[in-house]
Amino acid sequence: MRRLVSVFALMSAVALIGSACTSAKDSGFPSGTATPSVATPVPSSGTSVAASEATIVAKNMQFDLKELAFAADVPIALTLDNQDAGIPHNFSIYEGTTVIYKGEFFTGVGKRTYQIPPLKAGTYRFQCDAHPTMEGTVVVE
Ligand SMILES: [Cu+2]
Repeated sequence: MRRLVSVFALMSAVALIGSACTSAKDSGFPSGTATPSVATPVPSSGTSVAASEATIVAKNMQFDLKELAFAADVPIALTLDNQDAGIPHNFSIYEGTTVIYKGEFFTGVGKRTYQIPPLKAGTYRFQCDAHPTMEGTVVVE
């Protein structure tokens, strides 16, 4: 009986210490853990976040993206993944009717990465020059 009591007492003591540790942790950590999670924005999707590189897929005479977002004033690397066997596509950027960038044509299946010079903030249009219905919007911000 005496042994049982002391075991119980020991367990209570451990439980007390444990809860003391836990509450000390709870009161000490919130400011420390909350700050980094608030300070670091988590991008939810690749297409809506301005970036300096992107991949667009051409398949069945269509681009897989209707909108590309790029960061302003930095060089852009755009990879065109042409999955249309035997069909040439390219990627060009226009501001109104002015050609801002014209990518080389190449025949699928294949990939090419275009090095696009920095763009100023604004909204542009992209298209494949062989198939102007393959088009979309470039947002630079
Ligand atoms: Cu095309």
